[in-house]
Amino acid sequence: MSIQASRTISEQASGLAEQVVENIYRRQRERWGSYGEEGRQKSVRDTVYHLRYLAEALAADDAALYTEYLAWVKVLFTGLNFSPSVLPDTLAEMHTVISESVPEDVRAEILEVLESGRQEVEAAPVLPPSFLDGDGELDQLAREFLASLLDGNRRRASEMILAAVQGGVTVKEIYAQVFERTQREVGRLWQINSISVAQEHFCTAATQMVMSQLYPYIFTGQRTGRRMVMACVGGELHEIGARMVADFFEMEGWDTYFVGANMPAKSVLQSVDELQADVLAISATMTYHVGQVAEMIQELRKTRSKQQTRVLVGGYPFNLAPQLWQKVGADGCARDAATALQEAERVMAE
Ligand code: B12
Repeated sequence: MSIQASRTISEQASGLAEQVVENIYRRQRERWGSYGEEGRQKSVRDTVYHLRYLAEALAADDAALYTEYLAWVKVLFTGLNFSPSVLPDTLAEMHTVISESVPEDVRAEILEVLESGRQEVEAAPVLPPSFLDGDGELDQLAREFLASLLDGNRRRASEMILAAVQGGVTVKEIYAQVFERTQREVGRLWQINSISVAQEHFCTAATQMVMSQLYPYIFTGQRTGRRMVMACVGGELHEIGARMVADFFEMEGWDTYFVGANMPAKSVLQSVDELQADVLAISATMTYHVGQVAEMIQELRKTRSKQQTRVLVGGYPFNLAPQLWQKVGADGCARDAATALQEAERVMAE
């Protein structure tokens, strides 16, 4: 049922979005007309995104994938100085258009998710809290690391991390309590329009550079003989989280084959075969890439059994919707790199 509803929304997304925006422009000509043709096209594009997330939530049978996305849009639009009524008006019009145009057998289900989205938008904050507010020792380091990067000073950023590691802070602590949090904070600052795309790219590239400096500490210790392949699905460009997970496994003696962002399924599965990998770990950050995770697992299962290769999945949408990993056919899932190791132990013992 949810799959049918999801498919209906996906297939009709561009037509529905055009209709939604046409109605809004007609009803509120004075307010919206000033944005011109460019504004109209951007509104259609944004509405297609709202519908894509709605479709993913329906397919996963978990409204959180849609409601969390809308809470995120609210913050983004506030940062861009949009009128606070833009999103609620668009959602109200989506409700009207969907009520009129989708077949009756899937309508109630779709409208229920739409309604929870509307309520979430009302309640959601316009300014999400900082990820770096804590008062632990590593919170201070995280704040200083990010301040150096936002200053454009990657030399200082690198020096403070290397000094911390030489002083006894573990690489795992640096990853989980410094890099992961500073990267989330960078995302928040971009989202509220406080830093530019260039600053976000600089912080990300510099963080990857410092991660590379830590490999003498990562490639140590006893090998276990276990092998894992870590990949992000096609189109997925967020690869730092996946790299962190792979490095945690490497530090525990696994042989890891990290192939990173935007990977064609065929090539990932070829690597799994060639390496006879015990675990295939798949990462997705953008919710609209979850379908590809399911497809990759389906393809893998045509040639390799669970006893040969276990599948772990993770990333933002899996953290939002706790049952999603089972729906895509994975054997396990974890919310971060540390728990990914425990989860691998669990699935290997099954
Ligand atoms: C850096 C970054 C980028 C870079 C990525 C470069 C790179 N080489 O990785 C670039 C510039 C490419 C990018 C692009 C985009 N991004 Co971006 N990006 C980020 C940012 C700031 C940091 C990502 C990161 O490094 N996180 C830190 C890691 C450590 O965390 P993580 O990925 O969650 O990983 C942990 C867990 O999830 C888990 N995990 C992850 N994978 C796996 C796999 C397995 C098997 C397991 C078990 C566990 C696991 O373990 C990891 C380690 O603990 C985030 C902010 C954020 N909150 O993360 C936004 C963010 C993810 N991006 C966002 C957006 C919107 C985009 C774009 C759509 C922007 C645009 N308009 O183009 C595009 C989409 C690109 C695409 N098609 O993939 C939004 C997503 C919002 C949403 N609701 O979906 C975020 C949240 C920013 C924000 N606050 O608005 N982005």
